[in-house]
Amino acid sequence: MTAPIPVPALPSGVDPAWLPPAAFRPLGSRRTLISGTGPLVDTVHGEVAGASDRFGGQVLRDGQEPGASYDLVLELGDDDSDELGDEGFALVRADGVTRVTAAGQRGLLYGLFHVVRLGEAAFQGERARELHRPALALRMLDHWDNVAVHPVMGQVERGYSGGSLFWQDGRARGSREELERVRCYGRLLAASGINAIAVNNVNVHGAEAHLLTDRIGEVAAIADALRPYGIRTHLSVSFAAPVVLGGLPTADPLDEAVRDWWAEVTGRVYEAIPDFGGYVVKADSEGQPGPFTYGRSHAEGANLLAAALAPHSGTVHWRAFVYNHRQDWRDRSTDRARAAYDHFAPLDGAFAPNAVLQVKHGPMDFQTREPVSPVIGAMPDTRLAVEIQATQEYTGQQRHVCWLGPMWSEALRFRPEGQEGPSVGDLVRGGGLVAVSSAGDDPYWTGHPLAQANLYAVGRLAWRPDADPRAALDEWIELTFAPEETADPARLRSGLHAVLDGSWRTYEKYTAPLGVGFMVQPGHHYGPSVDGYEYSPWGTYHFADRDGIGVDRSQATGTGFAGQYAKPWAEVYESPATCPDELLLFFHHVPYGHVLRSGETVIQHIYDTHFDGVAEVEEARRVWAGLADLVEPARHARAAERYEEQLRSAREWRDHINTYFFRKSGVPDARGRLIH
Ligand code: GCW
Repeated sequence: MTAPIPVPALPSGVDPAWLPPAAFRPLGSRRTLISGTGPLVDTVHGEVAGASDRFGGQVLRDGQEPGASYDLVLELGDDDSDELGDEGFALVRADGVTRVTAAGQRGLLYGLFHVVRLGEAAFQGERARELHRPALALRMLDHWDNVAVHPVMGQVERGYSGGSLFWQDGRARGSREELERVRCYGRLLAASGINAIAVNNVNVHGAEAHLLTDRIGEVAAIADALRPYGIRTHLSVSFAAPVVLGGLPTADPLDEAVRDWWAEVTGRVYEAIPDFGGYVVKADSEGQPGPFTYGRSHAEGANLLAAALAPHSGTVHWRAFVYNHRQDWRDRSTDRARAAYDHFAPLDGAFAPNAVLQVKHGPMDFQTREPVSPVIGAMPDTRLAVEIQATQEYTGQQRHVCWLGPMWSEALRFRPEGQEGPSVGDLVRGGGLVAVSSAGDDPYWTGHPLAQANLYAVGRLAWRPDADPRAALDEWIELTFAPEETADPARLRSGLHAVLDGSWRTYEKYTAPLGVGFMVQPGHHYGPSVDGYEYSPWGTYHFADRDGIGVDRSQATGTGFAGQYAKPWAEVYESPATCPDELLLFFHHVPYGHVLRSGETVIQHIYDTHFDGVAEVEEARRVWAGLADLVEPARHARAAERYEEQLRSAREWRDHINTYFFRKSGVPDARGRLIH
């Protein structure tokens, strides 16, 4: 039987984000033929039927009216399956017909959303056959959502968008409206190219551990809601589950009983969720249990779960975020940046084929500016995924505008072996791109309406890691704001670009300088506190004194971290003379008078960027205010309100940082501006 699956209804008051009804007008006012069968084809049918009902078009399913003429054909055909893969599609337009051909159902779904993105352009002129295929097979969002409200971290760890879409006060959200919203979320994500979600926090607390066993039904309900949009569900599990849930005396990965336990439990997971994606594991990290307890390696740990998942074609995502979070700040020989490489690079080649090592893009922890993690270039015989953070823990917590597309793109395009070698995007083909999600039950999904751009870009950059992030931003602007339907499309487009394009660099200017990182308030990580983590056990220091600042990570005189890179980077980062300015203090401890490659001294750079950063926020706030007549009023007001907070906070950052370094160094601002 083939029947359309109706488009989920957006609960009232919830923002349609990048899928407003109007985006479906070009498609919905045409005649469409859908050919093929399967549940996702029914989803595609539902999408076109919904659009056609609204805009007066027509949709027919194959065989209903042979010989009629169509404007759009969406077809499943297996002729080109090698070329198209499961998720790719071909697009061609000839003789007045736009044709999307896919070999797999997901491909057809992505083809449909591509037509939506193209808008009227999909139905004009001729178009030579284009092949669209994702570069990365796994494009995933990790939710750091707790089931029960955590006493410190709340419902969503590092969440700035209200509550969880999946969980509330200890239970799964299960009302019709709540599940409808989960479907809407899946739909938005599919339209951006996402195909997997991990539904719970990698810090697996007591209640959450049970999702694996007696509460798997709750996960299955989420999986059911996401499946029509081609999204597979993954679960974060505790390495200690055999002890905590199974009552075994050990979780040792080499213990037979432990292996049997995982095999059996995993079998039951697949009974509940036949297309379950697999496990995500944070082990031996920030208090989570792991194989070190039993004297086993992380490959042995990961392979335990990989073995349990293999018969079902599941994957274990094993996180490389392993470091000593109880280090002594007095001990200058320990360098947190080294930790992932030191732990994992020696294990290259030891992981099972269905184990993916998930590596944060930088060696520290999602700071505003970090070099690319050296792990990514050092494990050619391991399936790697790169992890980025859409939730803006260290980039303004969705109270500040910080468009992260350029930052992620720089990381994905970085070439660990130099210009001749593969990019990060190439190196993670086996594992994919994973982003910590920024979405919650907030009416705008992401708290700040402009933070939706980041969520959208995750899927688009995972689809094509070498894409220009500006193209993703343009798509998001066109879909979300429909400039053509406003009184002044050009002013709206240029205004949005003005406030978003450079916002990451603006944020960088008024926060921690030159790649040194942190300087945030401990715990919640919002707002400045220069020494907040300086004498803490977390390994995140800047070492500022009266003479200079920065972390010496050179091989010659420092922690040796620079030597974890291959050439040319090991050499580039080794010397302050060749190290890029923006990373200088990540790699070197220099005097305040050190002259940057820009020609400015470090101390003057700190003053200048902090004054400039605030001026740029003032300007962005002014530009945004000037768009009031072109943006939906509630959305405009929400962002306008957040600009007030961003400006207050940027000024606070400026004054903390400038005053701190003036007091430390005694060097006055060459331009005589007010430093308190
Ligand atoms: O950045 C740190 C966060 C933690 C997080 C951890 C991780 C989920 O502050 O909240 O824990 O990273 O990535 O595991």
